[in-house]
Parts: sequence; C-alpha cells; structure tokens
Amino acid sequence: MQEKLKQIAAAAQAEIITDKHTLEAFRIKYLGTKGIMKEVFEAFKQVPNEEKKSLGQLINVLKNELETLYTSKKEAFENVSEQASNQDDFTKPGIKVPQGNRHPINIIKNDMIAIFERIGFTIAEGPEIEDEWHNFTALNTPEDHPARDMQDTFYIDSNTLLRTHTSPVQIRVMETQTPPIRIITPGRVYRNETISARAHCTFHQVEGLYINKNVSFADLKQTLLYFAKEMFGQNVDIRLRPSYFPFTEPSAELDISCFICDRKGCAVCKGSGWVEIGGCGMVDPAVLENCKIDAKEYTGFAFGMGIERITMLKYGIDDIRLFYENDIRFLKQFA
Ligand code: 2NL
Repeated sequence: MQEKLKQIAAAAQAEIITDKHTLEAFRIKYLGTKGIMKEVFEAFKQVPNEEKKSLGQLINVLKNELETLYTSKKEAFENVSEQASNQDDFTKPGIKVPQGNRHPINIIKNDMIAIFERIGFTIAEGPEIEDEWHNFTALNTPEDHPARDMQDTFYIDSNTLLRTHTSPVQIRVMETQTPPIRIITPGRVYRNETISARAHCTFHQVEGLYINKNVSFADLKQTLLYFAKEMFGQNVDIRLRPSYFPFTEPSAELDISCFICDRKGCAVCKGSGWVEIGGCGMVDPAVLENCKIDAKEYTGFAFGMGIERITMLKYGIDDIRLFYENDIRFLKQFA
C-alpha cells in the first residue's frame, strides 16, 4: 500500500496541466468522487488495525499534496485569464462608448442664461426646501392667499415647504446684497398640481430681478423684448397684458407674437397670433422694504418664465410629462 501511494504521488506530479480543461481532468482523475483517492480510502478500510495509524497519516499527506497542486494551478490560470492572451488582436477597432446628450430643459435653460448674461445679469441659486418667509411672506403674499394652501403647496412641516417659484432666491439676494442687483434665478420648483399634458407637480423657472435707482417699466419692457427676439427670432414682438401678482405693482402677463404662424393664427396660439410665456411687473415697494431696501431710493422690475413652456414652444412638444419620463426615444431627438 505504501508503494502504491508513492506511485500515485509521482504520477500526479508528472501530469501535464496546461489549461483549465487539463486541470479539470486532473481533479476528476485524482480528487473526484470516483477518482484515485476515493479508491485509496476504500482500500484503507481493509488494512489491519495495527497499520491504520501510520498509513492513515501517509494518505492524508498525499491528499493534501494533490489538493495544493490543484488550487495553485487553478489560481495561476485565473490570474492569466484576466491578462491579455496572445490571441488578442490589438489592431482591432475599439468598442464605441455611446454618447449621451443634454436634456431639452437644460438646453433651453442654458440658452436663456446665455441671453441674459449678455446684458449683465448674473446667476443666483438657492435652496429648493424653503420657509414661509422667503417663499410667501416676504413676497407680500397674504396669510389667506390660496397659493399658501396645502392644496397648492407641498409642505414639509407648518413652516417648511418645497419652493413654489424661484423668487425666494431673489429675496435672499436682496436681504444680503445692496443695489444695484441684476440677477436671474434658474431652478426647479414644485406645485401640488394634478398631473396632465399641461401641468406637472415639478417644473423649472427662470426669474429675473433688476434693482437700481430710476428703474422703470420701460426698462422692463425693453429687457423682455430683447430676450424674446434673441430666443424666438428677430421678427418676434412682445405684448404686455395687465395682470395681478402680490409681489409686483403694476403687474403684467408677457406674450410673444406667434413665431410658428407669424401672427396669422394657428393651433399653438389658438388663432390669436399671441402666446403667453410668463409674467412680470415692477417690484412692489413692500417687497423691497421686507428686504430692508429703501423703496424711496430704489425701484426694480421682476419677471418669471417657465422653462418647460418655452421648450415646448421651441421644439413643438405637446405633453409636459415627456420631460420627466426619461424615454430614450424622446431624449435622443435633442442630440
Ligand atoms: C410667472 C410670473 C413672476 C416675479 C415672477 C418676483 C420676484 C421678486 C419680487 C417680485 Cl423677489 N417679483 N418675481 C414677478 C412677476 C411675475 O412670474 O408667470 N412665472 C412663470
């Protein structure tokens, strides 16, 4: 039996193991459930008791040797397979990484920012989680205003909410800086709306604010006219319709002449020749005073526009929900 064990050890050492397949054949031959070691253990049962102790030790040594040989070869092959084998062709073309593209909301947001930067506006940003003061109270919005209702605004607790417009960013700037102030505030806003093709519970705004001595309604009108022509084409005109916001006085809705039908009347402008893109007005003196700006010395204008609305007009998109569904067939059209 001892002689047999030596022969097995010698034969195992002499096995030629070059790859995973010959290694697996080795495992089956020596260590498998019907392998040589199994036979050895069967034969061991017949050995007289007085020889069992010394022979048992030899058998265990052999078994360990075989297992060590197997695992060392196995590890060696695993390392090699991670490296390049000489079958790799380094002259083959590389694997193309698919390129993504900007979201349409971001494309138009960047266009809007570039237009206002050319006439001296800088970008201001602020928190999306706001308090009542910055989102409503400082903006002259009365306690019983419907916008403050849970039906319209997402509250986190009685004083904390998701901003419903980017105006609180402008309040924060007015509280911490002194005029002249000339900023735009692009960003995401939240409203508790029933989701439809025209409305969503989250959307994006660009608001603008200019505070200085002698700022007039004419300055507001000229700024918006410049923006409309840069954004929609030099043939476009603007129209301001009287309106109401708590934070501006006087207030107006901002329309552009329909660039799709050139004012002749079409489905987009519903035959009127004009489409609404936002609102504006002269900053209410009460808002300036809330931010410790002297309303006798300074005046200002402000405006707000929805980025989704402008993006839908520019690209002819008829459902706002497409912006948030991340359907690749929609998104890749803006590459
Ligand atoms: C709209 C209307 C508007 C403002 C936003 C504003 C901000 C401050 C003070 C005064 Cl801090 N006004 N923002 C003013 C008028 C209209 O947005 O339709 N937005 C989509």
